[in-house]
Amino acid sequence: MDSTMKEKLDAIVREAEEKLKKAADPDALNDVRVNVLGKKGALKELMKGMKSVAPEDRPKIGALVNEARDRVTAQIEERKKEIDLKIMEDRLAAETIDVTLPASKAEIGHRHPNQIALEELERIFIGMGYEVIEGPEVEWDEYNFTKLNIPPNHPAKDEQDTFYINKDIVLRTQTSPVQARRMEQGNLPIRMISPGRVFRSDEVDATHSPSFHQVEGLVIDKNITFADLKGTLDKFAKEVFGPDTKTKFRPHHFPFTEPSAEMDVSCFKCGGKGCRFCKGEGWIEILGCGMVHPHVLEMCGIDPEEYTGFAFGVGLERIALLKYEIDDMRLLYENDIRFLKQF
Ligand code: 2U9
Repeated sequence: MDSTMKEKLDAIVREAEEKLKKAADPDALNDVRVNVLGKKGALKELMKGMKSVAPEDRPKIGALVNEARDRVTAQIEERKKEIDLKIMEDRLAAETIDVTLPASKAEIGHRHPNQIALEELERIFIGMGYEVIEGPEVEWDEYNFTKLNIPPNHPAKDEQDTFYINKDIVLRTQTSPVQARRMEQGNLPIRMISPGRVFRSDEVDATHSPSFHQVEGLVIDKNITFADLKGTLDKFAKEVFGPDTKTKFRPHHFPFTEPSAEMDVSCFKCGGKGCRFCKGEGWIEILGCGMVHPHVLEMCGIDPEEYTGFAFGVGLERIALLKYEIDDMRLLYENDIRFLKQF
């Protein structure tokens, strides 16, 4: 029997066993597999030396090599099980979940300043008994203009200002058509606000956008006067801008109201003395309003001899920009979470 072959074989097995003991991961195991059992591994190399073994000893040596291969293979399998178990135990320890802890909050964004302002406006008017009614953003020309006493040649109808789908259909330029539809349903009195997106063909700048939001209000009942309008909008201003807020009504013109006015509020920064925020005026323009034009009431099926009403319209972005002292409207449309989180 060739003793050098046997010694070499023992050395290979011993070395493999040493390495397997130290192997700590699947890569190290694979190194042993390749280096000992592989095509160019130690056992294959050893077999090349068979030529120098006496022919009668060759079967024995062959058997010993096979035995060594089986042994190393079995040990690799054994060690693999140990390593896999260790990996699993480490993972379980690292990924332990304490099911008794409160769940971490899923961050899904932040309420938009427009939405915060809208919810405040809704709270105020719902508190005064108003309904909130929404309507379509794509509207008949008839409801967007004609029923609101805006004649065919009115500049607001210019293609420069209005997005036309076709000659009869527009993207609404105000939420007033929602009120016109509600008036047509009858069922008086009406106390409603109609919030929603409106469209005007404006260039984007710090104070303009082709799509913005309005909240319009409408009250129709017997004996509604300008005093009701003033009382309601004064209460609204005090709720939004603080109890010391004063209001002022300046005459204005809208086709759908008569008389019409714009309402200013005393500057909530300086209390009316004049500062940078109100550009030294002491007053800030907030909304448009007026008594619903008798012709509008008639066109929507309400008898102007029996009923009167007031209406108002406010830009939601304008309220949000003022309330949160944001100086550029474009920030409201970028939806940068770092911006939104401030409010
Ligand atoms: C009906 C009758 C009358 C709604 C009104 C205004 C005045 C107004 C502007 C505010 C800023 C539009 O967003 S804005 O540019 N709106 O000034 N809106 S009265 O009057 C109506 C509405 C519906 C049937």
